[in-house]
Amino acid sequence: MTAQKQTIALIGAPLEEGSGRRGAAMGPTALRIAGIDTTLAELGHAVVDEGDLKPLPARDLANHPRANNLQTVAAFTRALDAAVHEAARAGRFPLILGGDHALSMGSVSGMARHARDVGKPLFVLWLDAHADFNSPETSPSGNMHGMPVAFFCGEAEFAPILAAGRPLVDPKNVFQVGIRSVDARERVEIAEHGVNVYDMRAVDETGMAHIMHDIIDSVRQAGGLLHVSLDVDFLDPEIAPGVGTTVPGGATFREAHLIMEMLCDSGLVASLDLVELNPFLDDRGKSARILVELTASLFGRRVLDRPTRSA
Ligand code: EXY
Ligand code: MN
Ligand code: MN
Ligand code: MN
Repeated sequence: MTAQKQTIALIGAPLEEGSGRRGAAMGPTALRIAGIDTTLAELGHAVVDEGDLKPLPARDLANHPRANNLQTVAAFTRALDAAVHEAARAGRFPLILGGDHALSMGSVSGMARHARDVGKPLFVLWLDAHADFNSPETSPSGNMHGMPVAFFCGEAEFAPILAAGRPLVDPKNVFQVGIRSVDARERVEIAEHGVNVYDMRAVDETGMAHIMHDIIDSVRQAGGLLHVSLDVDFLDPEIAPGVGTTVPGGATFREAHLIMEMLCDSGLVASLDLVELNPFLDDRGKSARILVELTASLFGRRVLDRPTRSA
């Protein structure tokens, strides 16, 4: 991705109903104010801001006692599935400005359809403190931002949200990094489904570079497309406080940038979610700015040119 200039589609998804609190709907605006468009343009990419999605609630679905705000989350899922699929089909890089993490039900679905169209397997890199593998059945909160991985890994209860033929991701193609808060039932589910989990202990023991080499090798060997989903709470709260679900002991500034730099060198990333930014909880735009800086690293910003590919 370093040399290759792209056309990047910014797709705003001001969803906050998947989380337990207000504020994430301001995420797309904060990312724009922090300069996501000009930063990417300065790196030589073409940027097309598609504005914010504003879908009406999906009234064909019944409210669900254990899936809060299901109609709104489903509406965003459907709208993002369509917008992301269309952007990718047209050769643009879908960059989703969230919005809470429930939106990844839609972005991953759109990319799974695109991957199927082009005959490649889709891989997902999930950068998060949480496994997000609850379902309405298992969730302790009913908040759907804790459910997207279970959705796209095929848990059957979600089937009515997207029409027949819901595109799914093979759980063995899902890599989670930075995990440090997992519910009891999630622990069982991620193991049963065979999700690849590098928790914070693995990061501490193995080092981020080694982990990323392994992930990038897996995607490359399979000839896959990689979707990256970056939850603000992946980062340590000291550097990114603007999120409603902070967990101590997160990724450092350099660990996060190293991931993005190695992904950039790999040339394998096809789409990106920036999620869970809650500007109402942020410290003078600090978290919005770090997301923009990390995105810049993914799209080619680097300290020095490197003579060889490092990934
Ligand atoms: N596991 C908890 C739940 O399901 O309620 C917390 C989920 C937080 C999800 C954040 C977005 O990553
Ligand atoms: Mn998450
Ligand atoms: Mn999280
Ligand atoms: Mn299951």
